[in-house]
Amino acid sequence: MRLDVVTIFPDYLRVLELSLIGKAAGTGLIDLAVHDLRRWAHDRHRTVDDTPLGGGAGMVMRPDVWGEALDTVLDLPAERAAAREAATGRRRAGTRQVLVVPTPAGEVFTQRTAEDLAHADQVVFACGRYEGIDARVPEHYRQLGVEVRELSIGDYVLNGGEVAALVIIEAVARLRPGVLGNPDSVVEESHSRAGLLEYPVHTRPVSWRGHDLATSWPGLLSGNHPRVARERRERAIARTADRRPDMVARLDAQHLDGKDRAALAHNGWAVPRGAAHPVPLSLRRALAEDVPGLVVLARRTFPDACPSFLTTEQVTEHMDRHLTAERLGAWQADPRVIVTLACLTEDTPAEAGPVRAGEPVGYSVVILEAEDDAGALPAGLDPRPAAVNVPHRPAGGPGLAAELSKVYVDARLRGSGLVDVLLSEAVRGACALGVTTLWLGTHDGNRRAHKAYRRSGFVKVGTRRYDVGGQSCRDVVMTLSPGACDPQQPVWSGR
Ligand code: 6GU
Repeated sequence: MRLDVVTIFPDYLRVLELSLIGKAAGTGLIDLAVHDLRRWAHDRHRTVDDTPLGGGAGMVMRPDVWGEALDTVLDLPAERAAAREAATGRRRAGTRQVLVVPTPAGEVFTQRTAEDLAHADQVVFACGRYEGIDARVPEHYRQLGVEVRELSIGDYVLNGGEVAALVIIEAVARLRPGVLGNPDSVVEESHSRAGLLEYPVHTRPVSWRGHDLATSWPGLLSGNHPRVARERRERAIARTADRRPDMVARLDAQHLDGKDRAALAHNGWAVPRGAAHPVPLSLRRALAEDVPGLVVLARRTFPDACPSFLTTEQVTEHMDRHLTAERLGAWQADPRVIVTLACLTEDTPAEAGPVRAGEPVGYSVVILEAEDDAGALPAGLDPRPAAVNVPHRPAGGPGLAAELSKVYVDARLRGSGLVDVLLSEAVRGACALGVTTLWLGTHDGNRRAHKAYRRSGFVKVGTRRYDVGGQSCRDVVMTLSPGACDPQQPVWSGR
């Protein structure tokens, strides 16, 4: 690969001699030449710039000087001959020449651009200073059939193109075979095609200044390679969600498995079935104005969780009694009840119809077993099954039980990990209110629900009978002691 840099500060490029790139130049992997633009100036002062036509601040680099320089470096025949050649399509076959003009007004240089430029045979950098190069220069070479790329290295302004050229050269050269010692280094890094930032890396000592990886990331030291790979990917997802939401929004849903989706959900992104990309997710306490939407969601999701032996009439009778605006409104208004709702923050096309921004797509209800001033328990709290123990508070004193009464997710969001996030949030909320045991009853045959509860740390402690529209059903009873949770540490923070 041949690299040419044309600049009025050739010394600026000397740093290339020090790096890996310099070594590559030394061994002939890369053929690098730096040219002083003033060589092509004509006057005694070797002038390369003039004042801007139309007025304004600063100086503009002259097209005539640049033209002669670039004709030479691109090895183009005299201007007219070149124009004729371009018109007849007779350009040197088999070699790809690219003219790169670094400018803050260019398209943004990315890893994709670097990968593309790494396939060129020759890249010529035209480094401007001052207010830039006369705009006819890139235009002219484009007309001659030269591939011209005006590239910016980011949204900030530098004094000239030299540093940008250094950046681009380093990014491109390291992709050429033989330049890097270990070719694997280019595979896993940030901005590779996976679309995620690289996971955080660590080395010995395992414990350093109180930062102990054995506690903060035990899986990393497990020696279990599939586990390490999985956890690294989860950390890459968490880091990308935190730092580069724009990259998360561009992830291709088809390349995200169930665990990726769960990790995304825990970091504030949902992937509805059939959606092309993740969408920002919002999780919050329900407000009074959310109640009508919650009733709709509650009545749509309840039948999905019912055993098939129940009739439509029995299910409807149950919903008419328990899933009403009065009941949900009373829960929303009761400080002993935590009603959490999840919604997407953007309109999203999905397999089973679009999800509207702000429409509730999941909810949970936790009811504390606490009496009000009149000695009454909250509405809709089921009798606590005998199998549920209420441990004392860790600091001593009586414990507090709460029923995890509801956790439901819209069918369009199944498989997105939203259930797990709602569960974590319910546990965290219960914990923050001093709950020492969280219990739930769920139909005996609902395997999907049992699995989700087990994933979140619930264990089966017994069974209960539960009436749905006059039909007695057998429920599994499960409990979780939120003792280990840290109420200061949000499981998930909404955006
Ligand atoms: Cl390529 N040149 C200059 N002068 N400033 C920049 C830039 C390039 N990219 C970002 N800022």
